Amino acid sequence: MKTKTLNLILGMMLIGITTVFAAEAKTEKFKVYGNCGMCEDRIEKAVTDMTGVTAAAWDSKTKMIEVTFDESKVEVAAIHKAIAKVGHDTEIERAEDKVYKALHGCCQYDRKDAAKDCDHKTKEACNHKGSKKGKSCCKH
Ligand SMILES: [Cu+2]
Repeated sequence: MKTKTLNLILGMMLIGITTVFAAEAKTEKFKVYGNCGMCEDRIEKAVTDMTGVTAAAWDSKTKMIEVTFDESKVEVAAIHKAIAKVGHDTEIERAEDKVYKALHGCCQYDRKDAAKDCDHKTKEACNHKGSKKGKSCCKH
C-alpha cells in the first residue's frame, strides 16, 4: 500500500515535470515585410493559426514580428513559410509573386529583393513595383 502511494506521488511529479518542459516557450524576433494594419492582421493570423504558437505580434513601423511558440511543436522555419504563404516576405522566405500581387493594393510593400524572381530578358523589360526601370532591381 505504501509503495503504491509512493509510486502515485512519483508518477504525478513526473507528469508535472513533463508538463513544465512541454510548456516551455521560445520567443523569436525577425523581419517581415508589410505595410499596414491589414498586413498586421494577415501576418499575425497566419502565425497564430499554427499549432504550437501561443502569441504573435507584428509592428508595422519596425516590420519586426515577435513570435512565442513551443519548439517541440513547431519550427521557426515553418513559421517563416506560413508567413510567406499569405504573401509576406520574411528575412529568409520569399512569398510567391502571384500571392504578393493578389494582396490588397495598400498591402503591396516594397520588396527588398525583387531581382530574385526576375524572369525578363532585358533591362528595359524590368518593371518591378518600386524599382527604377532597368536600374535598382535588375541584374541583367
Ligand atoms: Cu497591408
